[in-house]
Amino acid sequence: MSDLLPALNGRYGDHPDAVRVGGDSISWEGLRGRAMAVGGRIAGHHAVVVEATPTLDTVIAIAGALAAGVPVATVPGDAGPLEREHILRDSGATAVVGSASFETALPVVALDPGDGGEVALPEPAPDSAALIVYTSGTTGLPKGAVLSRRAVAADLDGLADAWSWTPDDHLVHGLPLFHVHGLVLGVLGPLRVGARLTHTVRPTPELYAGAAGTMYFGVPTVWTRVCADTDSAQALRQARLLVSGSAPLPVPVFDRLSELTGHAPVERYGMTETLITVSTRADGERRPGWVGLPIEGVQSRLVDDHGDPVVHDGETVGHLQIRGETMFDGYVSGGRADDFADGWFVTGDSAVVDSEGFHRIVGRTSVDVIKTGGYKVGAGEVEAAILAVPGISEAAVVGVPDDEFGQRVVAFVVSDGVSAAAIDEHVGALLTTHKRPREIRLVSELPRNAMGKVQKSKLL
Ligand code: MCA
Ligand code: AMP
Repeated sequence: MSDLLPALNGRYGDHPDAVRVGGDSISWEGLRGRAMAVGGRIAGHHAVVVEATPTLDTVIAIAGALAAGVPVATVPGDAGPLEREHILRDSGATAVVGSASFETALPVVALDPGDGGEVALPEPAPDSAALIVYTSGTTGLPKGAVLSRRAVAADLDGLADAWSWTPDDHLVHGLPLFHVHGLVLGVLGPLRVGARLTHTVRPTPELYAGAAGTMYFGVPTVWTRVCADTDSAQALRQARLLVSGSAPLPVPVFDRLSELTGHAPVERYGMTETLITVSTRADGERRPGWVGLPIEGVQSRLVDDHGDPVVHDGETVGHLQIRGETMFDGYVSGGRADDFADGWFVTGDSAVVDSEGFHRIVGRTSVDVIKTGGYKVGAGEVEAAILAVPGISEAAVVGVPDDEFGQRVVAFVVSDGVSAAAIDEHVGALLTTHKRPREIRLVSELPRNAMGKVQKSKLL
């Protein structure tokens, strides 16, 4: 484990509360002891699942799987049954580590606060799978992206370089621990760099202000909320670096945040499959609306519909493709080839690049991928849940522009007498919270083209 997370090997000294989640904290040595002990109990499993609630136990369970070299898939604490059962099955997990709020036929390997001491485990191979992180596609259930130890290490090293991230830093955030942003950057990052971590459980402006960190991570919705709370925003003046990612940071939020905190935020872009690949730098230009340059070990290219290069003039839009050391190994269920063109990963994002190589993300190619509060939601997954409600004949789900969430999930439904409230209740019982439509609009029919295909652009 020390190759991937050197802080756990004593390389950077120690702190009594090197890792804090809410009211609980642990030293790096303590975390190492707990992780090695649980790792010893799960060694040899094919894969494990952790219910990634925002707790110190989640950090211990994931560190344990990494110590054992067993791939770990994360399930949201508020996962709907469809998503949870899918992840349990699809990941090939043979055990759950830590406590589980759900019924499962798999063995549950409990954490033990009495664990510690020295359990020796061999260092897993750098190319072995570390994490299986689920991300939504346009249709169907989420896909489990397999991320190797090598990809995680390369990404964190590239980001440490871009952000001048050092052991003197103290990272603060309150992002979910089941996605790349909160988990890979937000937990494994500090353990690789040797920086302290405070996880605030929820990413509220007050909790950020009270944590006195040097670095803060947030999705744009978090920064929008910080800007609406002047006192909390001003408390962030003592920080070194504010970082935004997972969705576009609106320029007015960038400007207001700069004004209130004295820090122009660093913006970075990435995907679950590629990890974080493009970023502005702590020691470079931070331009509102732009996400900067590829990090070390990553290359990008911009192509047109025919795969031909698009000019880097800062205006011409092309399809963004990525390659490099941070790339995932494929989806756990198989399949990867379709996502690549001549070895380049097809991101599905449209971008422009200027003559200095600075990138601006201008949108997504598919209307069926919605980004709400930084979460990716596939329209098809929500539509399937709505269509499972008896009495519903048609459903179309879209992302409607929203000042706080970037996009908000809205469902247009043709219903045979079922009320919007009844649909919401059914769907709420099936789906993970952030995938639930915030609005259900009953309509008599959906706009369709001559081929009978729903014209979602007419619903926006
Ligand atoms: C939410 N609620 C709802 C609905 N939606 N209730 C009924 N119907 C709905 N449709 C409930 C919530 O459960 C919550 O209840 C309450 O309403 C408030 O929810 P909300 O307004 O959504 O606010 P929030 O819970 O504070 O969430 C905002 C958030 C959250 C904190 C910004 O969206 C978030 O954590 N986003 C981060 C996502 C992320 O990390 N993405 C990274 C993916 P209650 O109060 O009872 O709980 S990785 C990625 O994108 C790549 C790799 C990258 O570049 O990073
Ligand atoms: P996910 O699948 O959850 O990893 O989400 C990846 C997607 O988030 C990317 O394909 C982009 O559409 C979006 N994204 C991430 N960071 C940014 C950013 N800084 N600006 C714009 N979009 C972003």
